Amino acid sequence: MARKKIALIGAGQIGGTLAHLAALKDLGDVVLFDIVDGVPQGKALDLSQSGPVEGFDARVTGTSEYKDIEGADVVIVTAGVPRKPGMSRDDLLEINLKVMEQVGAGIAKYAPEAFVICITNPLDAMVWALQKFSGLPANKVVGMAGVLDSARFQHFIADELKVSVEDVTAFVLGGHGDTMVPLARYSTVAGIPLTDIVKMGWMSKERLEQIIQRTRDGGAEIVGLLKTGSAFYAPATSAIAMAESYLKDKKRVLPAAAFLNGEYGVSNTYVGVPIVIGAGGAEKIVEITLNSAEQKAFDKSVGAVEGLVEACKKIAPKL
Ligand code: TXD
Repeated sequence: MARKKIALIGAGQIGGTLAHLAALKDLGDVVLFDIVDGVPQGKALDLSQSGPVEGFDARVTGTSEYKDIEGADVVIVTAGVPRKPGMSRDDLLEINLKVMEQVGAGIAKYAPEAFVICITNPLDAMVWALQKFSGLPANKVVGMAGVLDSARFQHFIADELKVSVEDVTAFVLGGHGDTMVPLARYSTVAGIPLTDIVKMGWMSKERLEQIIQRTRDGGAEIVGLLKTGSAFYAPATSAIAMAESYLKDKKRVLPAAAFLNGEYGVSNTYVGVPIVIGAGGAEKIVEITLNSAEQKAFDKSVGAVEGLVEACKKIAPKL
């Protein structure tokens, strides 16, 4: 059986880490694409030279031509610009929207059968635009944020309670931004909901709320420390988990930005919800019941995403 092909659009911090992880996990051959000539080729050569040490045979190549992504099984998109001092969120939206238009055209032409995972920010609006620009079916285009946000929540809980991360599950809904909704009721330690952990006196309600806030601010905390650029190890590993579930038809239930068409009372919008990822792409949207406080927080988050989508439509009327 021929090896799978994984195309990475954007060979920056996350793109390079994605390539490394995909090769280490033997997911398939990797094509790194970037508009900056030399960077994808240089990273690909460096990674290829790690192959003999690690014992992977995956071919890692770098390119600036879309034709090289032809026939990719998975495409992961990190292309775009991060925010620089003095730039507004709208500036970022406008620039990255143009990038999504180019990337969408490249995918439509050369990898229309691929499962596409978008990572570029502002995530929920960019994955929405990428699906529209590429014209791929909505179940084959998803956004990565929920796995990362949940992993941050899991890490903080495990660290606080001094238990293994393996026994902590976490659940984060909504858009990838300040309005994301970490759900304590559906997050557990060995199956015990965090709300019960508080009742048992293992953690105070105040401490749990601090951890929830730290999860919401998880990206900003790292940007503040790094000063140049944003998180890349955990974002990359999160997207790889999604790609692996698709390639191996694992049918994992993972939170991801998915196209909602009536689910959760939301239409024509991408927002973070639990989905089943298997060989059919986003095979199922899992609709959980929310209590009134959770529903209110979710609605607020959807409202923030819809605001960004409206801004996209103003900039690119054909959307
Ligand atoms: O949870 C999440 N979704 C995120 C999202 C978590 C962390 C970071 N998140 C966002 O991912 C971040 O705000 C950025 O929008 C992306 C990529 O982050 P990364 O840290 O990898 O950014 P880099 O290092 O700046 O890499 C972006 C690359 C860079 O090499 C550019 O030359 C390239 O994108 N680029 C392009 N490639 C192809 N085509 C076009 N048009 C293009 N424009 C820039």
